[in-house]
Amino acid sequence: MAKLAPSIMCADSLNLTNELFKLRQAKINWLHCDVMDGIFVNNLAMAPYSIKSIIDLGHFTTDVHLACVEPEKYVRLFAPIRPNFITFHIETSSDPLKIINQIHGLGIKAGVAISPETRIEAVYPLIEKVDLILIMTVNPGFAGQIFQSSVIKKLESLDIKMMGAKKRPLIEVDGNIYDKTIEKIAQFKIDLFVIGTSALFNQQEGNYCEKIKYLDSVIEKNS
Ligand code: S6P
Ligand code: MG
Repeated sequence: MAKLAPSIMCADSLNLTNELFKLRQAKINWLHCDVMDGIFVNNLAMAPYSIKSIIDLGHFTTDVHLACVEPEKYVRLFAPIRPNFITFHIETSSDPLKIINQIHGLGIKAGVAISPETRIEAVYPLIEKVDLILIMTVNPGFAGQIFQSSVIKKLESLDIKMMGAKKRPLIEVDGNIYDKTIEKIAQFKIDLFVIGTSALFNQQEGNYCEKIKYLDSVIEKNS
């Protein structure tokens, strides 16, 4: 069964302890941690200190999503806090295999992210090399954007391509994921749905347990 991975950048940072408690109560055990450098994207997000406090709790599998140029530098910066996965953008490196080897060499699982405008074929040579492929369904940089429907075709192509793969990575989708967008893509093999302001961290009715249970049922019904 696919998992929901809350994007912790979108949680109430003034109430983070309570937010994490409520997520655990809702049986969440995976968190997505966005890191932004102000260069690859026009925004800044999460430093190692804040992500470390979450990792040190020991309750969650963590994937760090680097929306940063010079990924090798950020891999060095984030590896010491021991996230389970570090994911970099394929658009930021001319030698993605080198970055994957760097992450693996540090004993961490490696992921590669792909922005909506990048052709899905770019990740094909990496399918058997990485542990996770992060398909962005919005442009990286900001929460609260609109799902880009062009990504549906990419998910379909990737699904077909992976059928013959000897080793398959986890597939994660990120950006404007909520019931209506899950319905469009849950038919594909997706292991992780990142949820942020659209589905969870908002003022809409329902507590986290109720919202998570509902999203799980939407995934189950459509997959
Ligand atoms: C975007 C980032 C995402 C967002 C997430 C927010 O740059 O990579 O992880 O935090 O998409 O969720 P939503 O529902 O507001 O798009
Ligand atoms: Mg992200």
